[in-house]
Amino acid sequence: MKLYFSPGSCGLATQITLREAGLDFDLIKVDFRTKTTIEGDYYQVTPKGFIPALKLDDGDILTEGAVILQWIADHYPESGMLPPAGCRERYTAMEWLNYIATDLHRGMAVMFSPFINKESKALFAEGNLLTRFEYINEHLSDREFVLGEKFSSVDAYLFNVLSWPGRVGIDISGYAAIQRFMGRIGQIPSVRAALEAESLAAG
Ligand SMILES: N[C@@H](CCC(=O)N[C@@H](CS)C(=O)NCC(=O)O)C(=O)O
Repeated sequence: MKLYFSPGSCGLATQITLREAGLDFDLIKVDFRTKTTIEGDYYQVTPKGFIPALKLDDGDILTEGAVILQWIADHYPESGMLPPAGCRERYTAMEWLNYIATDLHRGMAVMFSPFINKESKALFAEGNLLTRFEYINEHLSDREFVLGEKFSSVDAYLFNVLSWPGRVGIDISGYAAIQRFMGRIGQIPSVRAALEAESLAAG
C-alpha cells in the first residue's frame, strides 16, 4: 500500500490507523504547491488533489480520510480501530468521524485558507470554532477516549485535527480535558511512530 500525505496535515490519522492494523505501507510525500510527488503528477493519483489518498495493493485508490479509516478498520478488524460495521456503536463512531471531518476539519481549513483575511478568520474562530472545542472538551471530561475506554480511529483523527489550532493562532490551552487527551494520545506508540515518520519526511 501507499499512503499519500503531507507532513503536519490530515493524513496522520490514516497513518496511525495503518500502523495499528500492522500493515506495510510506503509514505509518499505530496508537495501541495506543485501537486507533485517523487512519482510525478499527483492529479494522476487523485484528480481531487487532496491528501490523504491510499493506494491499495491492487492499484485501486481510496480518498476521503474518514472513509479510508473505515476501510482499514473493516478490512483489518483485528486492529479493533472501529466498532464492527452494523452495530450501534459503529454509528456513534461514524457520527464522530463525520463531525470531525465536517465541522472541525473543514472549520480549521478556513483558518488555513489564503483567500480569507485575518479579521474574518478571527471572527470565524470566535463565533464558530470555540463552541466546537467546548463541546469536545466537555465530552472528553469524563472519558479517556472519544468512544469510551479504548483507543480508536476517531481518537487518531481528533488528535490529528486538534494539533492545528496553535498553528493558526487559536489558543486551546484552557481546555483541560482536550489537553489531557492530546498528551495521552501523543504517547501511544503508533502515534509517536507516525509523528516521527512525518517529521523525518518533512526534513
Ligand atoms: N475531503 C477531504 C479533504 C482533505 C483535505 O482537506 N486535505 C488537505 C490537507 S488537510 C489537502 O490536501 N490540501 C491540499 C491543498 O489545499 O492544496 C478529506 O476529508 O479527506
